[in-house]
Amino acid sequence: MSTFKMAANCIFCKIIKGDIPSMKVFESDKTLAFLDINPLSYGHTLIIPKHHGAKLTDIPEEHLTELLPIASRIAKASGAANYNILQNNGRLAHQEVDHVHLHMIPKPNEQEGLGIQWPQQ
Ligand code: D5M
Repeated sequence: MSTFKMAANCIFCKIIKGDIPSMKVFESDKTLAFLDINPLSYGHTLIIPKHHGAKLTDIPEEHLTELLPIASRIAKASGAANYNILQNNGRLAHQEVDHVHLHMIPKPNEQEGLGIQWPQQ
C-alpha cells in the first residue's frame, strides 16, 4: 500500500476515504475512478490519484503513472467509439475541484449511441 497525502477539506479525499458516497468504476492502491456527479454524457468518469494535490505539478510522478492507462481501459470498457480525456488546472482553465482528476467523457452519436453491444434477448 502506497502512502499518500490527504486534505481534510477536499471532497475527492472524502470520496477516497468513503466519507462521501460515489459510484466507483475502478480502484487500485494509488488510483480511484468514479462516475461524475454532473455528467456531460452517459458514462462520464473521473480518474483521480489518491495522493492529494490541486494541480498536476503538485503530484509526485509516481502517483500519476496509472491515470492515463486506467482512463484508456475505462474508455474501452464503456464501449464508446468516441470520447474525450481532459484535465483542468486552475480556475482560468475551468478547474472546480482542487484535487487532480482526469475526465473520461464518452461522445455518443445519434446513429450508434455509445456503441455498447447489449446482450441478445
Ligand atoms: O471538474 C470537477 C468535476 O467534479 C465536475 O464535473 C463535477 C464533479 N464532482 C464534484 N463533486 C462530485 C462528487 N461528489 N462526486 C462525483 N463527481 C463530483 P473540474 O475539472 O474541476 O471542473
